Order: sequence, then structure tokens, then C-alpha cells
Amino acid sequence: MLIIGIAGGTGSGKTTVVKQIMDELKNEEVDVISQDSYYQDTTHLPYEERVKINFDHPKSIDFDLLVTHLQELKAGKTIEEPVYSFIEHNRTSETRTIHPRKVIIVEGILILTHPEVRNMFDIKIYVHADSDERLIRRLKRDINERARDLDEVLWRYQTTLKPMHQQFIEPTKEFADIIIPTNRYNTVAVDVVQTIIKDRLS
Ligand code: UZR
Ligand code: MG
Repeated sequence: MLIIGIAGGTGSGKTTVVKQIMDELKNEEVDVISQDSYYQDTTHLPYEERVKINFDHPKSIDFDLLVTHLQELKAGKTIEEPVYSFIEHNRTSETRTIHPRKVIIVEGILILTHPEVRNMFDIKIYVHADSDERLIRRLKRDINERARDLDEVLWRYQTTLKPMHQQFIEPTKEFADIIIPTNRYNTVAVDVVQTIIKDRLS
């Protein structure tokens, strides 16, 4: 099994890169695990406390569970990935069954911050876009898809997203095997990754 880690700041284009990599693989060959599914279980906290959580800090992630699940997949076992609700800011009671695959992609802003997780990746990718590009994308997504307003998104960006990005996310670029630039549309880097995957699988 090939485990590929895809990191990069919010709005960097991780989701797009994941889709492009998957395009060349058959459905039954690949699955994606999102870091978002592994936010800590906060059922014990009231909603007013949950919204205050710093979701861009490594401690907000249940990395122990992620490590366990990756080990189980590697051992050929099936896992139950938690399903997260961005509305409730909490894990739901549902899970999604993930079967072992030839390729497992793990994507998320903080996945390269954790040494044990990092060591489980066969290929480490960092998706790079300039911070103004990322802010524009984040604004559009949070307003259109997550019902936030302009002031709220900008406030969160300045007080949390930007400092956390600089402190925890950007420094993990040095662990990457490949850095994919996404300021503009580009297919060469993904072609390279697809070639590496095919080579490793054959
Ligand atoms: P990507 N996030 C939420 O907005 N709500 C939550 O309940 C949990 C996480 C955000 C999180 C982070 N920060 O910036 C982003 N906040 O999801 C990471 N606030 O997702 O890589 O797709 O941008
Ligand atoms: Mg995303």
C-alpha cells in the first residue's frame, strides 16, 4: 500500500490536487482520508465552547486515532473513519468504512506536523499558493458554502489562520518530497506525481 500525504495551507488547492491525482486511478484502487475527520471528539463541550476551539492548531487533531487507523489499513484491516460536522464543530455519530487500497491519500493542513504520521507517508506533498490567493479562496468558500460573513472570515484569518499557518503549517514545507505550486493552473507537477505512483505500483 502506498500512503500519500498532501499538506498545505487553507485554500492552497489540496482538494483540487487530490482530485487530479485520483483521476488517473481506478475507484477501487484509491481512497482519501481527510484530516478534518480527525478533529478531537468535543462532545463533552457545549456548542459555545466548541466554536472557540482553535481548529488550526495541531492539538485540535486526534493524531493518535489517525496513526492507529493508518497502521490498521497497512495491516490489511478495514477502518471506520469518523464523520465530522462543520456545523456542529464536532464528530457525528456516523462513520465511513474505509477498506485497504493500493493508494491511500491523507490530506489536511496539519498532517506533516506530526512526526509519526509523517513517517507513515511514502510520498509527502506540500501544495503551495500565495497567502493572498489562499485568502481569496477561503473567503469565497466560507461565504458560499459555510454560511459565514465577510467580517467573520477576515477576523478569523487575521487572528488565527495566519499566525497558525506561519507557526505550524508553512514550516512543514521542508519535509515535503514535492512542492506543487497552484497560484495558476498547472498540470506538470501532478503528472510527475502520477508517474511516481504508477512506477511504485507496478
Ligand atoms: P481546508 N474548520 C472550520 O471552519 N470549522 C470546523 O469546525 C473545523 C475546521 C476549518 C479550520 C481550518 N479552521 O482552517 C480549515 N477554522 O477548516 C481546514 N476556523 O480545511 O484545508 O480545507 O481549508
Ligand atoms: Mg479542503
